[in-house]
Amino acid sequence: MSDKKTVFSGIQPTGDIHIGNYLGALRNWVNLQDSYDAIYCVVDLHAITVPFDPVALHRSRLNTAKLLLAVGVDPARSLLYFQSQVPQHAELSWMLSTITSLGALNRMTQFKEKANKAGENLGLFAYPVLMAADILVHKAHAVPVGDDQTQHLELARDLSERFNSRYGEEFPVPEQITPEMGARIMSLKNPTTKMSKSDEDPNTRVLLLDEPDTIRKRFKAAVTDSEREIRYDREEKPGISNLLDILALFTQRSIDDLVEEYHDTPYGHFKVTVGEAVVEGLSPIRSAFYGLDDEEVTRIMVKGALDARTRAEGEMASVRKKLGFDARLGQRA
Ligand code: AQP
Repeated sequence: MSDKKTVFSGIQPTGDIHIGNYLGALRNWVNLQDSYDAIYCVVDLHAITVPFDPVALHRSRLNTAKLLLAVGVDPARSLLYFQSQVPQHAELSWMLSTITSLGALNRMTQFKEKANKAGENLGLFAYPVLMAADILVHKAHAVPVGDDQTQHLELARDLSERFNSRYGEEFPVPEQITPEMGARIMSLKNPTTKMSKSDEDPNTRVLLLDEPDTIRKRFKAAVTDSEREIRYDREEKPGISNLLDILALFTQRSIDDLVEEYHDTPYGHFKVTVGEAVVEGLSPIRSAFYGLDDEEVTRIMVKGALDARTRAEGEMASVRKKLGFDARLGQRA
């Protein structure tokens, strides 16, 4: 067993991955692979909390796995698997649900937003408990996510502390790892709301697999403001600031540097520059994705699930024991 700390994160196969998911979370997943024991998961059980088509979901979970590999998640350095293939997630979720207050779940803003759009159900309401189980089943110390997940991660931290104080020390209290820049990439059409897979308007986002011309078009049509000055101000100029964030992240340049260069550039030209930087930045990901073989990816995911089961089963033995359950049927430990 390595003495590195464990990092865990997941992504839903609910739709196509956009540059917000990439800049806010996936780039960190890749960067953390060497410094942590990295465990990454396509969280397909979460994806069925909104209306879905099983055939489309089946395709989408494989595509999500392929995209994770294409952005640089390396199965030689990280554990990568489908959540539904590791039943310990659901088992721990049930246990944690018994120490979760309804008030805490009622305060979750993502539940309210999604329930308004897609209709409510118990699974959607209990989603943050399953997310806590995803993290805690691996005793993860850190979770790289975008800042829309802060409230959910807070619950995971509370549940870890509550379980430990009620039943004895078991789980680490997981830290959130959110990038300084890119933690919340905004919609290209409405830069005061986050870029989202489930937004009805596809012009609001850029997908990792979008064709170069689509990417250029999306940036050309991005909403800015009525001024003529390129400067960074998230309150007054959310559109331009979002474009500056995206350009900085794709070119690895600082905001100050970019503002100095582009301060007087007409918005139209600036948007073309951002579009080209994104086309260039995504090009290796597209090539890697189309070079992957479905069968090979399926084999990687099966191997990942077997390893994750073994690992999670090892962790669950002591959780079960703490609750009074024992491997020897009918006996109290
Ligand atoms: N706009 C964003 N900017 C930065 N990070 C983001 N993330 C999501 N949107 C942004 C981060 O991406 C990771 C995976 O997200 P998810 O699959 O759990 O989906 P989500 O958070 O519910 O966000 P989406 O992609 O917009 O999906 P829908 O529309 O279904 O809600 C997470 O770490 C998330 O923080």
